Amino acid sequence: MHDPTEPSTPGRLIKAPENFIGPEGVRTVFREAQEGRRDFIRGAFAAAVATGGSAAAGRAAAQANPVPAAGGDPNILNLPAHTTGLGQGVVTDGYGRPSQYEKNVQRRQSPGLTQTTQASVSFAPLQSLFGIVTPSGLHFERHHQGWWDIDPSKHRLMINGSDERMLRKPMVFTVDELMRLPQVSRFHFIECGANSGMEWGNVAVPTCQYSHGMISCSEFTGVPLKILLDMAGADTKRGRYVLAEGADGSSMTRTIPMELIENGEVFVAYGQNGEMLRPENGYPLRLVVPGVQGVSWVKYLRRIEVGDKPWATKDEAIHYIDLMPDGLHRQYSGIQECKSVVTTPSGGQVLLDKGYYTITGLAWSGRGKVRRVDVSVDGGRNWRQAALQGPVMDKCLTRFTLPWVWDGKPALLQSRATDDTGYVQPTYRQLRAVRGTRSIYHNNAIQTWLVEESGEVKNVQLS
Ligand SMILES: Nc1nc2c(c(=O)[nH]1)N[C@H]1C(S)=C(S)[C@@H](COP(=O)(O)O)O[C@H]1N2
Ligand SMILES: [Mo]
Repeated sequence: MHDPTEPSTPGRLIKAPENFIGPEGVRTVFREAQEGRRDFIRGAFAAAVATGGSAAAGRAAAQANPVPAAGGDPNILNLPAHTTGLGQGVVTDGYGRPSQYEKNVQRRQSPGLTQTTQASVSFAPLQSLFGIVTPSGLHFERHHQGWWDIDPSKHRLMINGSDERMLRKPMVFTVDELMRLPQVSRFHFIECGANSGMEWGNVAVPTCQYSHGMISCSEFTGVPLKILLDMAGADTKRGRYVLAEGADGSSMTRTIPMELIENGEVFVAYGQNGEMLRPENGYPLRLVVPGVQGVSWVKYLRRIEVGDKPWATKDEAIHYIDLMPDGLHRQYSGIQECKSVVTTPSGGQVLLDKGYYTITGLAWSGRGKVRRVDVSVDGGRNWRQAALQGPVMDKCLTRFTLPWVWDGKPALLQSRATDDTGYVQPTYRQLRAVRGTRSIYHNNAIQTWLVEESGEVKNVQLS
């Protein structure tokens, strides 16, 4: 079967459907302001400046956009019903949801992917998010055989060995039993190896939701796998690998090297952002493998086997491998290298007017922490160092910001991340020199957004 993670037309330029960008690709503030209230952003940043932010940024903003006098706006002069009347009682269905005005902030399916009878990838709306945490209801999804809402009282996790030398005492855990064991909570990103895959072929999907939205970041909670292996008497000197297997029909199985597990980093999660995992993200159990591509984060986790060599399963021998220019495939390239993307302004958004903006985006590295992010507004000729919002955590999204005064001329926005190993995110030219042009997975090249004189922002690649 065709893998829907693959672009439908690698190497060919496709055009998004005419009505595709629509208001949903555009952040609310930009859209509102576009519809006649051109001073909306000014008002918004004036408030931001008043409540703090860096002094330099505030000064730049004030110079670029003098605060308009507060005359004549009925929205400040007239008292609305919500100020004079009685509001609603508590939310009665017990579980809250976002404002009705935010209903365009949704997961979406990419126009660049093959449409199959059953959708199997949805992308997170990175352009609409703040900070580093992805709300669980907006976490991207990738299902190889559909998702299930599994009854946790019937779900089991088995720990066994390839033979009795690898592990002394095979065990079967219930979810309740796992939740009694020592627990950790950690923030990590999960990125599908195919994220930005279409850009290899210069498909240039219109928004950062589609170019980079197969990444999300959550606080996950669970029990370190090392604890379970010790309880089952695994011989981690002999057994240098584990196989993780999911309980859905895709037979999702991945080899994980023991060195990632021994240091306590890999854990069996049941929690996500303070509550149980969502069904589409693997409820009731999923493996968290920090820094490693999404496919190894096996959902509906039901079995861990300890062995002494990689299993070469279908999802590591023929999928998630990298076609190199010499025609050979590179396997087991699971760690997500350092990468970043500007999320505002980004493709599909429209800048209202010349003046002050906060350029912001996300950076991450599967090898550790983000050390710095540089931003260019002229296609990489000149760079300025962005500020990193804390906390900066290991194998976690890091938010960066940079103040920018747009002069109304075309601009080419880029971000370039460096991680704490010293690795610098490559340009497309540098990446293609090593990886060729026919790959699908593991594209961590620098993304470019073209801001046109009209204020419209487009996805482009510089050669
Ligand atoms: N059991 C199972 N685990 C799975 C998958 C799957 O289809 N079945 N998809 C994998 C892939 S390719 C990715 S990118 C991530 C996606 O996780 P998410 O749907 O929570 O975003 O889960 C991985 N784990
Ligand atoms: Mo994936």
